Amino acid sequence: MLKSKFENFLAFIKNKNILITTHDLVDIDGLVSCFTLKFFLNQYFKNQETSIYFSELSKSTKNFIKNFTKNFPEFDLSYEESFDLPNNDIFLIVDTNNLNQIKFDNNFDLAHSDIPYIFLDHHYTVMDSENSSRKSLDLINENYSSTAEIILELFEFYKKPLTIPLKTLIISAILTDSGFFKHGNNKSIQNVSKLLCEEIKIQDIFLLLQREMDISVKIAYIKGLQRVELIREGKFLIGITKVSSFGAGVASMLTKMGFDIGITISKEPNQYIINTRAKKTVCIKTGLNLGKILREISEKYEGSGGGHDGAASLTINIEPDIILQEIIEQVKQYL
Ligand SMILES: [Mn+2]
Repeated sequence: MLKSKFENFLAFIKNKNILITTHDLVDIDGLVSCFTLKFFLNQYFKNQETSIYFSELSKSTKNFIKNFTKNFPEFDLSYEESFDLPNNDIFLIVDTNNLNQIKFDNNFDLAHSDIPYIFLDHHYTVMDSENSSRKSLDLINENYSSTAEIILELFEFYKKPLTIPLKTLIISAILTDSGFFKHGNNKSIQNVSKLLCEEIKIQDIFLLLQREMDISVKIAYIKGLQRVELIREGKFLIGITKVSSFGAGVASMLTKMGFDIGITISKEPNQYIINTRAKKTVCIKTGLNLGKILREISEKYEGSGGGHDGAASLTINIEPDIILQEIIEQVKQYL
């Protein structure tokens, strides 16, 4: 990230009451990015009000907090579950660049409010001219395997020290978001290597992140496999299945079972969620970018979607059949 981007960002938020938040069902990268950013800002601006708001944490995040707190009982992981609007001058949104992925308190509509917001994120985003002055402050770069690494860079640029618990948090975020380096790059490995030290053993971090699979997840995976439909396109195999929950995990499981691309459809009370996963080798070989495909389709059908080249999702409130066909057609064009 360019240093001038950091400077503009910090100049803009100076002397403001800051609320930091992230997407709903907060994952480990979202959690870590919020707390490390808060810690950085408290060091950088003394005496400036910063709070964190979360809607709901994912199960694996709750499990991580439980394990982390055992090791670091002194570390303050408290956050707000509601917010008091007049007290907030600016929202800093980490680990997403889509307002639809945030569940605000009391149905608050940030997009149509006067409160400015800035994204710090590593997901694919469409570059358009709309609101370009607001977007110029965003710190978004899809070449990072986690948002936590963007925050790490802030600490490095401004030479702010990282404590052992903060380093532990950042390593955990990099490991989970890069799928233990499977979707990572040289930089993510270098960052972890830099953060490890005498007091932090990599095996201890693996233990922090360990979690027994819930029986409901196991059932979803098995049902997903039982219902899978196979489409062959040349030497590529696409698997499509329906599950009521854990669609992202099931799609990813399909790619481990032998499919090059896994697609799941999940029906929710008022909407459908389509989750897609592709093998990294397929994305590299063919140029396939699921995030781009789903983002474009979501715009056409007024849904919300996006993600990375090998992992993306789409939420819509119309029957998903036509949309599914469109996704398959677009995917096939790369194969
Ligand atoms: Mn992330």
